Amino acid sequence: MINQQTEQNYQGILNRYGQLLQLPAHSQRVTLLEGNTPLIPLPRFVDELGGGFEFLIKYEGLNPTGSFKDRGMTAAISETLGAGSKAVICASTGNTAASAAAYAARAGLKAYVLIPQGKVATGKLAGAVAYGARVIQIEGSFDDALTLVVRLSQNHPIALVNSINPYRLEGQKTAAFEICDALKKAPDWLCLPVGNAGNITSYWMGFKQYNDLFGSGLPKILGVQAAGAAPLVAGHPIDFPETIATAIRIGKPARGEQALQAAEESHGKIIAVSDQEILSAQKRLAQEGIWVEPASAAGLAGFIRQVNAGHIDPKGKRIVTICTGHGLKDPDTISKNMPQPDLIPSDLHILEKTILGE
Ligand code: AN7
Repeated sequence: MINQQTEQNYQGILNRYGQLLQLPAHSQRVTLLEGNTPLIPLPRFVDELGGGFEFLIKYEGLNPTGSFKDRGMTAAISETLGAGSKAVICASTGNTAASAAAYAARAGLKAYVLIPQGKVATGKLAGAVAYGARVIQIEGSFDDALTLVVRLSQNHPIALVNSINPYRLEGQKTAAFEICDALKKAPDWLCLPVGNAGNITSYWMGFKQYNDLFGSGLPKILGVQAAGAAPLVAGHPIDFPETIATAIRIGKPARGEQALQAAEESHGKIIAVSDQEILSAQKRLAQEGIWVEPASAAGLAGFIRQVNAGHIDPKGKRIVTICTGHGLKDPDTISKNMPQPDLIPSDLHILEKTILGE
């Protein structure tokens, strides 16, 4: 297995794992030192469920643009820069847009991003704008936007960097490698949200590759969709997906077949959880100091649902749950329901009364 590098010489996922990734020789490395994210235990959560198992959050929100997308983007942008592209395009529910914008800026490429009107969280849109992308809203869903960018990239020299692009998956495999390296083997369960289904596909590819090379074992995979946007659970596309977890508000996942295959081959499952379960898992994570955007809490929500239903017995097991994006990406879900903070005069006596009571 690959040894953990020290923080001082860490140079990103392509430097650490490049020899295990199918990237063309013409690739020219573009990195923001993505990856190397922590596995954070949730000890109080484990106690609440009766103890006797290990539960770790892989906090992908700590990547340079605040989501796991940076792993795939360093690979895709490196390839397309080396191939001579001058511009890239993607459809996005927000995180791909921000990541594509950042890595394109880093590479000196123009980025175009298509987003569904009014359905992208503030932190993501602001990121895409800050990194200098040309942002276009469409009167339609993510799925409509994806159809458009696929067609456009076929007719013009603008490289597609959605996860249809195989190099995105290559980069995203590295999260599975990191987990195996940190734990010395694969966990028993891997829980994660599923939207366009690139990430679940990448994890399964990564775990299989590491197992073939190093005998690290294979996890069961629990993929979790939002109930209003759960085509892989329903067994058919959803024309008008709806969920508070806008990142995974996707009705026709591009990698849907591969996601179903990953769940089946791993003896895992793809399930759906309600928005209420997602918000409650988001709160539970925050109670242990980890603030994630709603979609990122879906993995935990799914795990809780499976344990409560008696479908997963965690005893003696090691579970890793992927938190895909940072809470700062979507401050509105919190602030909309937030009570106004108390406002008091700048006075010690009143402060004491406010905090300690009468
Ligand atoms: C936080 O940015 O599809 O199943 O356009 O932002 O690989 O799609 C985002 C997806 C999970 C689902 N968590 O991953 C986009 C986009 C977060 C996300 C997913 C996304 P995939």
